[in-house]
Amino acid sequence: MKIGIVIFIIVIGVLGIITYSTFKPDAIELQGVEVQDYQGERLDSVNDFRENSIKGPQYIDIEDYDLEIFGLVDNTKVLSYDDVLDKQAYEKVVQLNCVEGWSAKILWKGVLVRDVLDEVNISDYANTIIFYAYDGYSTAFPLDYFYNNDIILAYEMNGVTLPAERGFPFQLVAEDRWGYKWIKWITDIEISSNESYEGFWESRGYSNTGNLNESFFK
Ligand SMILES: Nc1nc2c(c(=O)[nH]1)N[C@H]1C(S)=C(S)[C@@H](COP(=O)(O)O)O[C@H]1N2
Ligand SMILES: [Mo]
Repeated sequence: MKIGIVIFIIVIGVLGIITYSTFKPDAIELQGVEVQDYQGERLDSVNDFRENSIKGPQYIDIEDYDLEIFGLVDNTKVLSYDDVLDKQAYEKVVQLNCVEGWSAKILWKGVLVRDVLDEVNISDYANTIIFYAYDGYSTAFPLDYFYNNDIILAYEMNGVTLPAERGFPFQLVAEDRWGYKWIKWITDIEISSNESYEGFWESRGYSNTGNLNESFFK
C-alpha cells in the first residue's frame, strides 16, 4: 500500500515537470535589453566593437566620478553623472568608423555637448575644446564643431547604459570624424585657445581634424 503512494507521488511529480517545461511561457523581454532595430534600420550590437583602447577597459566608480570643465572660462564647473543626465536627452543613429577598417552603427542616447558647455561662460579667446579621459587619452576639436553640429555626449547605446568597455560613463559621438576622435571614459573638458593641441593618436601621426572624408594620416 505504502509503495503505491510513493509511486503515485513520483508519477505526479514527473508529470508536473513535463507539463511545466512544455507549457512554460516564452521568455519575457525585460527593459534594458539592447535594441537592434530602430525605425526600420538594422543596428550593430554593443558587442560588435573591437576593444583596442590604449590601456584596455577602464572601470569608473560613479560615486567618485565627476566631469570637470575648466580652462578659458569664468569659473571651473564640476558636474556629477546625474547633473549631466538631468539635461535634455537626444537620440541618434550614428556609425563609428575605426581607421582599422571596422565600423559599428549604433543608436546613441545622451546630451548635447553644447548644452554641457552652457554650464560655463566661455572666453572670447577660446576656439578649441580638449577632452581628457581616465586612461590618459585625449583629443581636441574646434569649438565651432559643437555649435555647427548636434554632437552627443553619450551615456546609452542601443537602449542600454554604456558598458565599461564602451566608455562608461560617457563617450563622445564624434559624428563625421574617425573613431579615434570618439573619446571614451571622459573626465575633463578644457576650453582652450590652443588650436594645434594634439591628442593621443594625433600626436602619433593621425590627422587632427579626423575628418571621415579625408585621409586619417597627416
Ligand atoms: N579613452 C579612450 N577613448 C578612446 C580610445 C582609447 O584608447 N581610449 N580609442 C579610440 C578609438 S581608436 C576608437 S576606434 C574608438 C573605438 O571605440 P570602442 O573601443 O568602444 O570600440 O574609441 C576611441 N576612444
Ligand atoms: Mo580606432
